[in-house]
Amino acid sequence: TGSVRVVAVDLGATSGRVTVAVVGPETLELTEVHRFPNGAVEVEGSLHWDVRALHREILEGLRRAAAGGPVDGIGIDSWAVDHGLLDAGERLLGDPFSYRDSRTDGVAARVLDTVDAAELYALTGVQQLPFNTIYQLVAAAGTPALEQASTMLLLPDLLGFWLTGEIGAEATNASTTGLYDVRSRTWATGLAERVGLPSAILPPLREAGDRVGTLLPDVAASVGLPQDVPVVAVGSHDTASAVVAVPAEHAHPAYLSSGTWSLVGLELDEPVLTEAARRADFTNEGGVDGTVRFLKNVMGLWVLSEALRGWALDGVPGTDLPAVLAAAAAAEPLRTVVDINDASLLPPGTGPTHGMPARLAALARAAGEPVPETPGQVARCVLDSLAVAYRRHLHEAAGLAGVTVDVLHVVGGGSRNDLLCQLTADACGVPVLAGPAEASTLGNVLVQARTLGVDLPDLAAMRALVRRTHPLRRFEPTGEASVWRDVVQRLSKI
Ligand code: ADP
Ligand code: LRH
Repeated sequence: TGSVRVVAVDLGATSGRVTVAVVGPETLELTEVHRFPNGAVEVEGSLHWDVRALHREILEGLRRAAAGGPVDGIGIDSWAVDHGLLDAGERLLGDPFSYRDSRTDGVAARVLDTVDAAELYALTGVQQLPFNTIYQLVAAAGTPALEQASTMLLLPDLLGFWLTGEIGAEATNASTTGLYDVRSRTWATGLAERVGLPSAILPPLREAGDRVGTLLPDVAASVGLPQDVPVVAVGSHDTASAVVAVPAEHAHPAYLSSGTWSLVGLELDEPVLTEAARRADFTNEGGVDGTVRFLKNVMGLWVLSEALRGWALDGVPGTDLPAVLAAAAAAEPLRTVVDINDASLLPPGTGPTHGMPARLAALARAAGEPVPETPGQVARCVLDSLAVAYRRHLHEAAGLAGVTVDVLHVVGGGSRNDLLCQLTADACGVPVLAGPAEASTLGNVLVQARTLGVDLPDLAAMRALVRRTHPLRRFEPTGEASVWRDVVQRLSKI
C-alpha cells in the first residue's frame, strides 16, 4: 500500500480532537476536522465523564472525515485507567467515574493491607496512584453497578465497542490498570480475585495494531461511511501513542509527554521491577511493540489549567494562557517551589479556599516558601516546580534503568510552552527537543497505517518519518546547574 487516509480520535481530559491523516512511507499530513471541550461533570458530589456525549462527538468527527474523502481506518486513544461497566446484555451501567473523583481516597491503603506492596509491584510494576483501576473497582465493591457487571471496558475500548460491537482490552491501556501482569502481559486474574474483584469482567486482551472490527450498520449509515471500514487498535493509552511519535533517533529515548499530566521517563525493552524502582514509585507501562514505558506521573499542566479556570470564573483580568505565561516569564525565577505531586492538587476546585492558587499557597506556607500572590507568580511557581520535578525524576529514571540521557524529547501540548521547555532544559541539564505537539494523534495514525499495509515496519521507521515531516525546536540548557541542584535539596528538606 502506498498511502492511506485514516482517522484518529484522541481524547484528552480537557479536549478531544478528531483528525484525518494521510500516511505513507514519506507522507504524514494531519488535518484536524473536529475539536471539542471535555471535562468531568459533577453530579451529586461525584465526578463523571459524559461518555455518550463523547460518542456523539466522535460520530460528528467521523461524519466530517467522511465528507472529505474515503476512510481506510479509525483509531481511538484516550487517558488511562477510567472505564465503564457493561451488564450481561452489554448495556453501560451508569456513567463512568473520573479518576479525580474522591471515592478512591484511602482505598489503596486498604488494598495494601491485603496484598504486600512489594508483591504488587513485582507483579504489575505500576506507580501507586490513588485512581489505578484496581482501586477504582475495589471502591465500587458492593455497588449495584459492580454486582451486575459482566464486562469492564476501558474508555477507548468502550467507545470502540459502540462503533463495532466488539469487546476487548487493548494492552497498553490495560497495563495502567494495576490488574495486569507486566511480565507475562496477561491479566493478573489471581490478584483480582484476591482483592475481591470478579476476574471474569476483564475482557480478552488485544495488542496495538490488531483489528478491532468493522463499523456497525447503524454507525456506518449515520456517519456516511461504508460498513467495511476497520477500527484498528492503536496504543489506546494516549501516552503510549505519544511515545510512538517521540522523534528520537536512538534506542531508549528519554521523553516528557506534556499535557494535562507530565509523563517523564524512558522507553525500555524490559520492565525495571527492582526494590529501588518501587521505592522511587516508577511505573512500567506497556508500550507499542512490546516496549516498556518506564516513567513517573507528574501532576502536569493540570495545575495551571485549573488555576486559569478559577481566574476566568472570578473574572480576574489578564489571565488567559498567553498573558499568564508572559507574566510568568517576567516573574522572579524559583521564588516559590512546591512539591507539585502533592495529593492536594489532584481534585478540581475553584474559589478562595479550594482554588489552585489557594492550594499552592497552603503548600508554600507549609514549606516556608513565599506565597505566590499574582497570577504571574502562581504560574511561575507551577512551572518552576514542574521543572524541578522533571529534573529529579529524569535523573532517577536514568539511574534506575542504567541509561545515559543526553537529550530530552518534549511532546504534547506542553511542548508549545517555550518558558517551560527552557526551564526543563535548564533544570535537567540536557538539551530539550520540543515537538510534535500532537504526538498522541501521530502515534495513533502511524500504528493504523502499518496495520493497513503502509511500509512502516517498526518504531524506528515511524519516528524517522515524524522527524522528516515535523520540525523540532531545540532549547539548550542555560545557567548554573548548581542552582537547580540546590532547589532540589531545598524541596527535599520540606
Ligand atoms: P491533553 O491531551 O492531556 O488534554 P494536551 O497535550 O492537549 O493535553 O496539552 C494541553 C496543554 O498544553 C494545555 O493545558 C496548555 O498548558 C498547553 N498548551 C497548549 N497550547 C499551548 C500554547 N500555544 N502555548 C503554551 N501552552 C500550550
Ligand atoms: C495522560 C494520562 C496519563 C495517565 C492519566 C490518567 O492523559 O493518560 O498517562 O496516568 O492520563
